[in-house]
Amino acid sequence: MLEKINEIAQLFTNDIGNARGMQTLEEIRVKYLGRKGLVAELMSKLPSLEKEKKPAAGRELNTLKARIQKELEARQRTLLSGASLTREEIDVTMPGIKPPEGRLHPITQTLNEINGIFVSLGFKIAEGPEIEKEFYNFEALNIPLEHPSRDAFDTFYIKKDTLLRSHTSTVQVRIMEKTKPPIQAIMPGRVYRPDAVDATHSFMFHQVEGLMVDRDIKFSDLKGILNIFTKQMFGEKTEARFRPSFFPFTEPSAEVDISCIMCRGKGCRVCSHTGWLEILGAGTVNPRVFEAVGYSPRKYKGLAFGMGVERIAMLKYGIDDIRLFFENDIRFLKQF
Ligand code: 2NL
Repeated sequence: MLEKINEIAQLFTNDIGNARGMQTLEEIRVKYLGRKGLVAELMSKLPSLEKEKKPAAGRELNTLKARIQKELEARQRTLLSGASLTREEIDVTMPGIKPPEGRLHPITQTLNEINGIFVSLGFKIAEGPEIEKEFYNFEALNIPLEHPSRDAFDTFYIKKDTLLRSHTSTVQVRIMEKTKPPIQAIMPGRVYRPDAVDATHSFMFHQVEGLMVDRDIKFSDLKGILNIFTKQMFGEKTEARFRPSFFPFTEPSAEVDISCIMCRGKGCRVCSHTGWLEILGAGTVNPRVFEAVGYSPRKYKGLAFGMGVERIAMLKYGIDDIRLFFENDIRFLKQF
């Protein structure tokens, strides 16, 4: 019996030493002093002890009970006096909570990938303002005053002669204005157009335009560069084709298609059964653009191209609605 009492005394010393809150303290009280507690259990065994052992055991048990009561009260007082401290206590030995891992937005990832391919081909990256003057967005690019894109409904005007750029060609004009050829640069960035938002249109999207200017370059250099780009971006098996087109700032102009990455050119719903997907526009810089920036059109030749980053990302990842990129739905974003 005396051994048992010692054991319980030892157990209690441990428990009270570890008690950090009022709730634990109450649990300890019930464990030792409760109606079915450890002390009561021993008390109930007293009558069955040999007669001469009863007094000593009874005394020891009462001493233990009193000690437990006293120490519980003392501990309660210290806990209450330092209550707020106790609640804010941090157990540095607890395993940490891992925060969710962040990642780059799929458009940023696509943009980085596009930039990386062109940088590996020797292009520099250039950036410029999103708020622009009409000269850089239109005039210098041979887009005349009567052109529909200059209408107030097709461009975000901030005030007369101040607007949100509708393409990043503005940066190319700025570079040509202040540097002499040769130039080999790409211009990634945001552009703005007041289109009604639907599955394929957004009032803000991202563009990468490219420009090469030198004395002795030709259309086949452009084809070579864009062939490498399309293969690196969409896979070695991807074919590119150039179709005649028109842009005011290039002459001649072309639109570039890639063989459909879904059906490999056989024809499917994604490519409207043509086998081809349009991914960018390109051409030889119109001599009028060179005149606007003070380059001699007789001395220099320019090659330029432009693509929409959202469109590239949609094709690459098989996304059918551009709005998904801008809704910030974590269930969509965490898939990339
Ligand atoms: C498209 C077509 C294009 C250009 C952009 C350009 C810039 C200067 C001079 C000549 Cl400064 N051209 N850029 C040329 C052809 C096409 O973009 O569909 N973009 C999404």
